[in-house]
Amino acid sequence: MSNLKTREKLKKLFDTLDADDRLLIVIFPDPDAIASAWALKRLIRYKVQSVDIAALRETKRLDNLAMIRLLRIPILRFEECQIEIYTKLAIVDSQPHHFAELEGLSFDILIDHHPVDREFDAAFQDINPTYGATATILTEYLRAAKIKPSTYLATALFYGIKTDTQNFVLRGIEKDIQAFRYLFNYINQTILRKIETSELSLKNLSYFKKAFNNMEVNLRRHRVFLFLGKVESPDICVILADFLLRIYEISWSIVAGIYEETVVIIFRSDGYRRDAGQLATKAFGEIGKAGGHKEMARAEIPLANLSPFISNLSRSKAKRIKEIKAYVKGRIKEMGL
Ligand SMILES: [Mn+2]
Repeated sequence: MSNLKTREKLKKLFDTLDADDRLLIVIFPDPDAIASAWALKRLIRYKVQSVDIAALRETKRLDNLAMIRLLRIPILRFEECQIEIYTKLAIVDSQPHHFAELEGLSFDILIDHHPVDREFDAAFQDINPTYGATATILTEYLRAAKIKPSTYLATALFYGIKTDTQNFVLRGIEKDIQAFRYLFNYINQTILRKIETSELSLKNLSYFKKAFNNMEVNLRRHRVFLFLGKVESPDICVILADFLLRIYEISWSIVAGIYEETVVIIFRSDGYRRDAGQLATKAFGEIGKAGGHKEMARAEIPLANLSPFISNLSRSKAKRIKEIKAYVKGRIKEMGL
């Protein structure tokens, strides 16, 4: 329920704005930020002349792209905005000093749930790290303003809270749960499901073909190993490792690929017997970054660190890739997998 404090904050927020203001809301476009910016826009759109939302980075994650497209959220690219035309600046779900391109700009509105280690001079500030999501703060504002969110806005906020709290596994407090429960009445479940399951694009499918042709199954150990060679993005290793673990006979999936100058190895396990994080650290921690927890782990090894183990590091590419694969597989076997 909207308490007095939220209504006071809301009044202060509105007092910050003038009727002829043109406001730009700046975000780093993850679901929580996108939803929060859109809710802020809804909250103040009749109080000012115009409100635009600008993203500091290109949105690449497919679920985020699906969110923007299916919910029709209007977002500009920050680099393409003419800052001079705006009379006020806002930032949500982040803080200005996180981004070099915001240096020298002064912000009027700052709403966030990340911890702060400095003072800001924004006229309106609401920074509260006890919240699991900024979308929760904005949901409270909407309720205090007696604005019923549209289906699309509710779905966006719902998804923002869901991802930032990782379904309340990672973090989440009573307030997030309350907002979540409230929004649930207004969301579109079908669109939400499409957003959540949008993790593949057509260009990923060629890697699936490669996976089916190249995966090495060890049925006795319930393990599948797949080496993809060069990959355009390490995300495909994650997608395939998750996918292969869905197979009934499989308890361990290990998918490796070479991304730029790094070998990326993704581990997924049913978490039943051995700890994937410990295994990754033991196998690759000395020559790269490795870690994780029982069910998921990741190792990243700079190619340069592999030179002591690989004779062909400077010779033909194909041979080099073969040797990298043999090394990775060898280490995994040494771990008893
Ligand atoms: Mn957030």
